[in-house]
Amino acid sequence: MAGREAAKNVLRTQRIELPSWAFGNSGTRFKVFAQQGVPRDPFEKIADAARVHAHTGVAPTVALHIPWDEVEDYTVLARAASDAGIALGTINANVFQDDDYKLGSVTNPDPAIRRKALDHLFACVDVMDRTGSRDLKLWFSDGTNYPGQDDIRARQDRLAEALAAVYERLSADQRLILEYKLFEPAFYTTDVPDWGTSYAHCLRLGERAKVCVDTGHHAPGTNIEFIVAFLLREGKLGAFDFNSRFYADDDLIVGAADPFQLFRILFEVKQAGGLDQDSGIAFMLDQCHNIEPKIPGQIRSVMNVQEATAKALLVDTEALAAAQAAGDVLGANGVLMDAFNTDVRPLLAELREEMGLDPDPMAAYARSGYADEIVAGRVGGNQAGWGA
Ligand code: PSV
Ligand code: MN
Ligand code: MN
Repeated sequence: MAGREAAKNVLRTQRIELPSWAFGNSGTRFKVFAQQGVPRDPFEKIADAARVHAHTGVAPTVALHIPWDEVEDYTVLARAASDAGIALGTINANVFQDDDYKLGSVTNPDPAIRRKALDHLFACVDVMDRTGSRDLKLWFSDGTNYPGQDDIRARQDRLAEALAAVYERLSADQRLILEYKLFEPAFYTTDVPDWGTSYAHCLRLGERAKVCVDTGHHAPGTNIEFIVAFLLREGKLGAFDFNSRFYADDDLIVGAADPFQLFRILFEVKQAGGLDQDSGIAFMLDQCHNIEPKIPGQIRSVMNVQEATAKALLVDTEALAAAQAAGDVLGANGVLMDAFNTDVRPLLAELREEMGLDPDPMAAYARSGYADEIVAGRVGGNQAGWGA
């Protein structure tokens, strides 16, 4: 097994970004379950995110979704974040919740609607200029429902044109992160359905355009760690949206459905240097907590990523390389499984104590009284965004 101390040194510098929308009410198209004490505005979402960071020590940034987190002055929001001990992170654009986008946003056949979508993307870059955010994350719901509905290639041309305009608008220290998703809400064609499409567009755009792998956005059985390894090798992996899926885009707690998959992904990341502080990979959660309490849901998610990372770091890579070189199939597989089957919770508890944190973040949060405070202090919390 590789060294515990070396693993702890990497884990100490790990950074996991929280999504502001994880703190709002959410649900499915059947029902949004309201919880008591949820944030009523972006400032309260930031307060909750800061709480997650206070207990875990590795979640110092929160991603915004525009316009879900629209405020008059983003510098004020950035200051509120810094006062709370965190910072604003990735800006996620939203061109999927307007009647005008029924037939698409940047790929819409109507140039006036394409213009409206592009203007929103530019407005998001304006927000980044104020918040100091590095990344603009783009996910498009664009696609078609019926064969013949629109020209597949023309839609790619429109997409390329919009992406080029946004890329051009970015400053030298800002990046465009293009997220793909197999299907939904479009069911026949999706304009950015897979990593290959995203990769091809990013390649044309340039160095600061990278792919986002949302772990919930693949067909069942897809080997996500292969995609991750490939993109890392090409220098084109920009970000993760972590979550769990059982069936489709479930957005459940990362590591809940398949902790082994999460371990395999993080092992590839680690092997390619992706855990180095300057790797430029944004590790973000993209989750909703429909039935469980939200702040502990986020704390648990951060811990799940830490546990999978710790196991990835414990893989004895020398023994692995030797077994691989010798063609020792079972030996190589055994090296990986030894690390995966290690209980890393004591190591993480030790690390937290060294970082001045409570070794058990879930229990510490439960004891803190914050949950009662927000239930008493906030009445009429907002929905995370869906249907808002
Ligand atoms: C789309 O399913 C997605 O994964 C994108 O990242 C959106 O920004 C996000 O969900 C909204 O939760
Ligand atoms: Mn996502
Ligand atoms: Mn999704």
